[in-house]
Amino acid sequence: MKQGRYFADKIEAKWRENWKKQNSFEFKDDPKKQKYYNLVELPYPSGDLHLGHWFAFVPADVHARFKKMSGFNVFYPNGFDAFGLPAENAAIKRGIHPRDWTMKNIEVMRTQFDIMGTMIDWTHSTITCLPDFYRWNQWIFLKMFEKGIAYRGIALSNWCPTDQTVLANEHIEAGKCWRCGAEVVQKEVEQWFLAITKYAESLIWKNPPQADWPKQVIEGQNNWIGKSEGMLIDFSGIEVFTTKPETIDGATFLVVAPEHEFVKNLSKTKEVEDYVLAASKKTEMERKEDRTKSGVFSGKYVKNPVTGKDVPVWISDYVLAGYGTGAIMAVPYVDERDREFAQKFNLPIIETKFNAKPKGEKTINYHLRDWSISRQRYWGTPVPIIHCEKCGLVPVPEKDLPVELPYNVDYTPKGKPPLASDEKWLNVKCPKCGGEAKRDAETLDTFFDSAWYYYRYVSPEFHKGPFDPKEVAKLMPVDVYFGGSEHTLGHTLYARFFTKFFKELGLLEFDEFAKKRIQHGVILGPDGDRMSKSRGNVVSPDDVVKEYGADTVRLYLCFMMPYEATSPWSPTAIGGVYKFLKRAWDLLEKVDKGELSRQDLSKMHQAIKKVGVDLENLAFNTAVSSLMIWLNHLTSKKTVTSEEYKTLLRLLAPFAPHITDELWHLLNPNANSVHLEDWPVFQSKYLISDSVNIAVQVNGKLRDAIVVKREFIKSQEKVENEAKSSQKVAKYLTSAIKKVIYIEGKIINFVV
Ligand code: ANZ
Ligand code: ZN
Repeated sequence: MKQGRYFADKIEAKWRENWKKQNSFEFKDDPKKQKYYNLVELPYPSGDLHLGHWFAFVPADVHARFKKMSGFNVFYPNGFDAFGLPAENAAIKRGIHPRDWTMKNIEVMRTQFDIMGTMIDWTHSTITCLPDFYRWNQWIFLKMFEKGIAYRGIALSNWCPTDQTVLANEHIEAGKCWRCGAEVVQKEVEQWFLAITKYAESLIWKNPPQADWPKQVIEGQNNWIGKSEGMLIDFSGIEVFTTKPETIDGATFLVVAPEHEFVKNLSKTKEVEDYVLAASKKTEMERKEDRTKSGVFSGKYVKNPVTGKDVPVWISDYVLAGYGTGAIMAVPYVDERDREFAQKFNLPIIETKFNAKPKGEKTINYHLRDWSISRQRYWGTPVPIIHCEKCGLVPVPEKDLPVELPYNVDYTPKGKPPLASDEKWLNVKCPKCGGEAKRDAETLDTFFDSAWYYYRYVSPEFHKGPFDPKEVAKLMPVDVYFGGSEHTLGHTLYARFFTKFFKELGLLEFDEFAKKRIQHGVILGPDGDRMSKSRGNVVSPDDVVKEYGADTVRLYLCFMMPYEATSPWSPTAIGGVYKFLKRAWDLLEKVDKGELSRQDLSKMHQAIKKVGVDLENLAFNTAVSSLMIWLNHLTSKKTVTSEEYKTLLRLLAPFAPHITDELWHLLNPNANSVHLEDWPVFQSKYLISDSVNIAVQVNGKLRDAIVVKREFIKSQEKVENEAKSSQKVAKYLTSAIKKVIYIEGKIINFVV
């Protein structure tokens, strides 16, 4: 057969057009098939699809294609996480409206996604910045408000005194505001929270875990939730939380956080005032990590309820306001932090007998905090609440949703939420009393969007709720969720929390949204450093696609390292992968009629088995290497049969969808797409190797083991001759052989 030379650019666009025409990827209900929800974290529309995106999406696509060929009804949607700060900042910098900037980027990225040659179903998509999506954010928020899960609270936050705004941790550079350079302080700010802590217990992973998630995620989340069982003990009105009540006889002083009520009610000396102010400038992280211990004496004493002794109350920022009761009994004899403190301030350290049994209330604490979700920025979902002086916080009636984000707003930062400066939008009538009222001008954290977007994919046009419970019952939970390890403690935990909330609303019946989770590593620049524009080591997928074609890039991304690993991009290794595809292409010429030897069959079935098992287990790199091993065998032969070649194309199809469809049609112009083919099934009988070990005995004693070709084991004569020719055996066959007992393929015993 003649196929000319392999030019990826000549065939790839053509096949993508074909697939599109045939509407190949649109998910349709099929009661005969088992569903398979293949999910990848939705990308942020930065406007440029980089290798990281390819590395997240290509192996996921390979897996999806494999499951499809294996008979599953695969659902592989994608969308855009379109709200958030970068859009706003880029827009401020370039003078383009965040919405225009975002939508333009989405368009660019859609074309870039096309080039990847995935089977993503774009008909089940969602763009989170469109009212169509965010009205359901508002709906969910209001349900949470109704149930007391969304609430207005006060928390210590990073505060820029010049800009009058809360700053995210990422927006503080060396303790200063990234925008104006003012010193950032910690300030108690009123804001919206979601009471994720109410779900702390149900978010703890069980042992064994209820879903197939990576161990480091399960451990990470459980540590983050930080369940701690202890006791509340009263020291003359100050309640402390301790996990070691039996050490109370060694409690020689109390320490309260600088923000504690006790401190607020204290008539403060200058020293105390200064200390409280200094502590307010430190972030929680700094406070936890500071080993130098600072503090002041409050001037007050309380009674140790077990020893009856008066103990001094100190104020120190190593005790955090937001955990436990914000006050501790210090046991310097046992606790290291307390000992450091006692040594620094000359406080008594006395031995504890560990048998003190104080009175107190048993209690469970969680380190998890409620989730602060309001942002004083423009580009997000407006909080659907109206502030009325008479009625307080009034939810926007459901019929008035969505509260649309107004387009013409001055979103440059001015110290108050940009929406607050749009008077026309801001001033409304109170839905309860009809009086003058104001809309809430804050917007929701974008992690609110990503906590549930994958539910929206299932029924993106549904208009009676965030999703159609019937469709969700059919398609959810997600069967496998591909994403990044940076989402271990944020996004995936929030998504589990929302799922539990939806279950309480009666919208679904499962507890976990994803049965399996896998987290990808990072592709470093060819120099082994993190890819970055400033280092000049960024590899652009568009460039490599131009050079080698998308199939090569796909195959190389699967091959270069395990999905979970981190390693550098190699310009030479990708060349090797290109050659592999070229050899697969050239092999078409050798397709001919012929018989398959036992060895040929064995190699083929070994490849079928290995690639299938590896793709099931998301071990993409070893799947590719077994294909390479098999191709080596095929190219070493004079001819290959069409059975072999077709099997090769089917095994290669998920990795390299364009070239395989081209070759499939060169082989048979009237064929359907290779992607509609079934996944090859291996036959165990061919997996057995083509030689057999047979034990040789003389008078029942093992003397040797011989290797016999499988095709000869039926013949006792051949096995006997082979056994006799062994020197180890011949030694014992000096007298006449009386009898030979042969158990086929296992043992031959000479009786002499
Ligand atoms: C006496 C004691 C003796 C303690 C001892 C520990 C060891 P986890 O496991 O994290 O819950 N603690 C309580 N509230 C605190 C706060 N707001 N900031 C800093 N530390 C706080 O830790 C609970 C223990 O951490 C508590 O038990 C308390 O010190 C301290 F040998 O009480 B312990
Ligand atoms: Zn009112």
